[in-house]
Amino acid sequence: MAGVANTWGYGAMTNHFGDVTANSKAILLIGANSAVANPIGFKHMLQAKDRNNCKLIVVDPVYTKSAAKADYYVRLRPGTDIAFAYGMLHLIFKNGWEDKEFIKNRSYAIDQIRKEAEHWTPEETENVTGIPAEQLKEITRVFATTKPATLAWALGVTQHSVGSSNTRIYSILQLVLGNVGQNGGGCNIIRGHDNVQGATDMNNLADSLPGYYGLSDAAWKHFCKGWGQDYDKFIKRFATSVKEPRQKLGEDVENTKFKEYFYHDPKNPEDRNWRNEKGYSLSKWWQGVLKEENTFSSGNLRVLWVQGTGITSMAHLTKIQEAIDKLDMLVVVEPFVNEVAVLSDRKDGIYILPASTQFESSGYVSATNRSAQWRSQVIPPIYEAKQDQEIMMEFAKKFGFYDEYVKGMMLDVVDGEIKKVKDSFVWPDDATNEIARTTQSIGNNGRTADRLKKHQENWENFDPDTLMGKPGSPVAGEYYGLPWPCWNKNHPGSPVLYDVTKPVWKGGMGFRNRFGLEHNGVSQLAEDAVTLPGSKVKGGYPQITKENIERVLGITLSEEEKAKMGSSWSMDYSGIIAKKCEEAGVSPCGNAKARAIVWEFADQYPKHREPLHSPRQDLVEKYPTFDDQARNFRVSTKFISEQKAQDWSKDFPTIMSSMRLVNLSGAGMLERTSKYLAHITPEMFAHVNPELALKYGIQDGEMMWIHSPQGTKIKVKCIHSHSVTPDRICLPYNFAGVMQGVDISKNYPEGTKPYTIGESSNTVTNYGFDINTQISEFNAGLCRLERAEDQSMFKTSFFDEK
Ligand SMILES: Nc1nc2c(c(=O)[nH]1)N[C@H]1C(S)=C(S)[C@@H](COP(=O)(O)OP(=O)(O)OC[C@H]3O[C@@H](n4cnc5c(=O)[nH]c(N)nc54)[C@H](O)[C@@H]3O)O[C@H]1N2
Ligand SMILES: Nc1nc2c(c(=O)[nH]1)N[C@H]1C(S)=C(S)[C@@H](COP(=O)(O)OP(=O)(O)OC[C@H]3O[C@@H](n4cnc5c(=O)[nH]c(N)nc54)[C@H](O)[C@@H]3O)O[C@H]1N2
Ligand SMILES: [Mo]
Repeated sequence: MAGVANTWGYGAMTNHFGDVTANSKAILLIGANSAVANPIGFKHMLQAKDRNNCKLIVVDPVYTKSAAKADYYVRLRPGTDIAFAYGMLHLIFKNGWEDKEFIKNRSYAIDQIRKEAEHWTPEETENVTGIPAEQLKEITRVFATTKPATLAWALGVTQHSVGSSNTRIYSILQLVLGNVGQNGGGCNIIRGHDNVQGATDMNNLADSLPGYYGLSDAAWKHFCKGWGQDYDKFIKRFATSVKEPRQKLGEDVENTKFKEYFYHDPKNPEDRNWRNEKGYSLSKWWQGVLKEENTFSSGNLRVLWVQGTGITSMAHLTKIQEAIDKLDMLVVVEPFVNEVAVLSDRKDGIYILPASTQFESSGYVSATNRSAQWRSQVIPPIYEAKQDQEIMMEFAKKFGFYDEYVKGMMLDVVDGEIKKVKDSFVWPDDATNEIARTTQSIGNNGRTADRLKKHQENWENFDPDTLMGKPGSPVAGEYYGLPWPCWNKNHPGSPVLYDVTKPVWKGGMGFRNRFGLEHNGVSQLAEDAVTLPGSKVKGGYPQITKENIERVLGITLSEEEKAKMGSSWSMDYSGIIAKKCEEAGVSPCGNAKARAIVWEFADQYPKHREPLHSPRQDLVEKYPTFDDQARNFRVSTKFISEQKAQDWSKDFPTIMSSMRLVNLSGAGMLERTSKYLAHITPEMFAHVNPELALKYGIQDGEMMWIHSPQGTKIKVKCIHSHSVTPDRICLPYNFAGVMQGVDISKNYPEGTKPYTIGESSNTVTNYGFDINTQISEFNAGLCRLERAEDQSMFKTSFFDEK
């Protein structure tokens, strides 16, 4: 079965929008066009300008609607954020603007950053990024000398081959300025869909169990316990080794034609402990299907199950199309006819299961600031639609593991031990409580259904600036939505992460101690100056484990407590560790230093590396990309071999990046099926500077081809625009239904074709993936424009059908 999942970089807001409104004095908005992509969030930034005279600095290759509201607009070349951030750091260190106390007490290895920053003089930064040296000096002064200052970013930062390094260097910038753990400061990652934070926390990802536990056996054991499963039996469901074939499933499976998928290949020595292996990522699942691309697996992917993602929103659509043709079966669980279902001309093996929408279901979502919000059902599912969990449960029944699947919802902790407490479950309340119980790693324990419902019923009793429940109200003392960590039912939630000015049980915490006690002989724990109010332990301390709890907290456990306690704070179903920490005013995850280097990564500290397809061949020599990656998420990924294959800029001289449109979202299916929203942008287009367009003889409103280095092309309308400079174009990614000039909309089942169709920009998205997360290089590829000889645009159905 396809082990496909989303791999968008992890992140969350350290603070929240109300805090920005009330407290921020400067905002550095990078690679985000929130005026379009998050208008409500952007309103908070505009209010900060009104209320605090906050300075808004927008850093974007394109002059966006957000840039139009900025006090300072900085135009950089796509893919050069690391150079830009070091350029700022260079000036910060040179002028002594760094927060020396914060660096000494709460961070590790900033020296390495200081050393790398020496190289990035304003002149070299200008050479690489295109930002005039004088402008760099001005905005650095404004941002570094205004406190508190917040940093916000979105997909212009993450969607690159260096995306994960980008997110690290910007976090380091905030560490150096001491802007972390402060009201009005922090790193505020403006997440995408309304429940992206929740989806990330549940790790709808190929490399981890829920709650960021990873795929180690310790993680499997933790969840088996929380789900009431026998670990030894459970893991036999995975192919483990040649000698130990997978346990046979129930009769039901034996009798289906799919039974072969459930057995590994005993003749293949490559068959490994699959439970510990990352699956295929959403960006590169197609590599698992196409034999020539799938170098590491014992077999190829044969079934794809798609639930809640558009697929045409993924890069390399021609490869995806090829892969769909080769699958045995494609299942699409959707409220609409998701466009993945029409990519292929095949006549069988595609199943569309009607899913209900959010309005027909209930449960909680997590907002970008980690606050949970309870949602009520508006109407019951209409027509044949079923709620997503019903479909999953039907699936579990068919495959013979339904009882195991739902068992976790009927368990609870009684006297420090997990017990079965009832014979049926209430959806979604018991699912919520199961999540709270199992995902201790992010401090979800206090986020129970009862508490979240109470917050929904008390919207009027929360202060929007602080999120605090009003005194005297039923939610007094709690923060709206119990933003995690929320260590237990007595905890109010943590509105601002890493805030050491508050007691832990009033929402404070230090940095987590996740990376050992020392590195290269240097302690990773916070200095004594960082003692949280009410903490029994002075200064830094390690994460709390069964082994160290008596020593660190200075307590003695009873034998009974020892017997019930889990091995560490994140694996302790008994709740005793959290309880003891509460009594001692201590954070279960420790009080440590934030590290500026990551010793497990290819780049221990972030380094500028040119995009794989760079318009600057001279800089490719100086700042080459990574070595090719042999294996990550089960597939190989090209880096240097692609970059060095040729001087791509000769044939493809123009940079291409993505933008969002306010009326369409994601793959666009939801809105292009709405006549009114579709009408606002009736056809696919690209913004091109008139100077560039006219060089190719393309008039405003004419059709043109965009050619990619992969040999693919799309035909779209050219819109002359000064938002882009003549070296680059930008285009939305919300269309589908046309492939390389060919209308494929005949494949829509009758009556399901959206009002507008068009080329997907992902047909020409360039090759390139982040080395850690595998997010695609959506934002710094190259292309070539050509005026279309045949100026006819296929007609959109909007005009055809009226
Ligand atoms: N070129 C380019 N490509 C990009 C990006 C870019 O910037 N440029 N951005 C990337 C990013 S950040 C993202 S998040 C993705 C987004 O792209 P997608 O993940 O494709 O996002 P949506 O189009 O919102 O897809 C959601 C699908 O879920 C369906 N759906 C809605 N509600 C429900 C429900 O309750 N149950 C079920 N089962 N289905 C439901 C919708 O009908 C829709 O088809 O695109 C990525 N692709
Ligand atoms: N209306 C609408 N709203 C949406 C969505 C939608 O599709 N439609 N999608 C939702 C989703 S899933 C997400 S993830 C968010 C995304 O939210 P945003 O990331 O704010 O949306 P984008 O329009 O992709 O903005 C990215 C910006 O990064 C810039 N950029 C490109 N390359 C670089 C670079 O190298 N460096 C820097 N600094 N900037 C660069 C682009 O020019 C662009 O302006 O929006 C969400 N909201
Ligand atoms: Mo997203």
